[in-house]
Amino acid sequence: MTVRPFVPSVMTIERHILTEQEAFPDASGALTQLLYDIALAGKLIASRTTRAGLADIVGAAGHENVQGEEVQKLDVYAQDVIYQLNDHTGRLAVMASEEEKEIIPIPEKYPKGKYVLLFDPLDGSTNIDFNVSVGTIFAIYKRKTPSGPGTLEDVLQKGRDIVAAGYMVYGSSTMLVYTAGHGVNGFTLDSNIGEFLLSHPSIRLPERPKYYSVNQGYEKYWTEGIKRYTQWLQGEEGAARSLSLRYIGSMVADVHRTLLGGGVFFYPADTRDPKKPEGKLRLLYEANPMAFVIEQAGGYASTGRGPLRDIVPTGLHQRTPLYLGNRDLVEKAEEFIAKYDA
Ligand code: AFP
Repeated sequence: MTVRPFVPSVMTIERHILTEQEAFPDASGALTQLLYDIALAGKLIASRTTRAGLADIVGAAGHENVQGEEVQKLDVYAQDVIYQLNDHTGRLAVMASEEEKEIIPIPEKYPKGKYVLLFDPLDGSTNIDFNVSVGTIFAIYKRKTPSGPGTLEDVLQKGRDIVAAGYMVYGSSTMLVYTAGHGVNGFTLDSNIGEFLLSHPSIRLPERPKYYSVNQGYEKYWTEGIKRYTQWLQGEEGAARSLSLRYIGSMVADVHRTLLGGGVFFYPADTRDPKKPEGKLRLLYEANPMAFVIEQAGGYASTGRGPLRDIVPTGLHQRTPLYLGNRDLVEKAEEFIAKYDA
């Protein structure tokens, strides 16, 4: 009898992660399982983000839904889902989230593992009310302390030491994009079967970039170097051509477009808020994981003064200026900043 494959060319995320693991015969499978759990979290969060707005209607009386459960804010829901899927598995030593002030310990009753999970559960959440894409960002590191409960030392690691990172973008479809250090792959959620399927294998930034992406509304708070760099992107300051401007205000969506369409996304240091002289983006939960993805796709990420992933973090919620995308565009930012903002 001839056995025909019933789904000839479908690569699920599970199969893909497992195939990657096969290259490492000594791997325990913990990282593979951890990535599965993150994908599952993405499916659960996606199912809620697509119902954003409906929850309010269903839960209008006393903020309860039909089951009588309290309606949670989406970012709180996303935080809880990721935490609850990962607190008991024995794969993690500790977690940290953009939503939590301190590190998130693994409860005493559960075993501790060798990995550390950092995440931004719902990035761009101020966009939810406007039906604009939001996302989840994650980074996985190996713990530094030998055993026992993970500590701050395990969390404050350089972007250079990330083992795997990626994001889920909840947009016109839900996608999961990740890298474990061997290129970047993108999966689209087929909601009919509830599976992430490989839709964007081995993503590389296009050589001819299309877009620049920045909140130009803050231009008056920028330094001379950043202003001139932006003019260069617009085809002035001796540039050979101009790029189109796109800015969503959800980092995941802006970086996703940069990854697929080519270009540069930046959130520079500015003088708008004296409490945030380094800009708005968080090094650990936003900048480092996205930098790893972009660099694995052939791009480059910088603080404007050097490689972003070399920063040694000093605080859990530290912010950083960020420029990422096609290498030549990011290096040009460094050039302008070095020349005008010495
Ligand atoms: P929210 O999660 O508060 O919406 O912030 C999103 C974000 O951290 C990042 O996703 C965007 O790139 C950036 O802020 C947008 O900030 P501006 O509104 O200052 O441009």
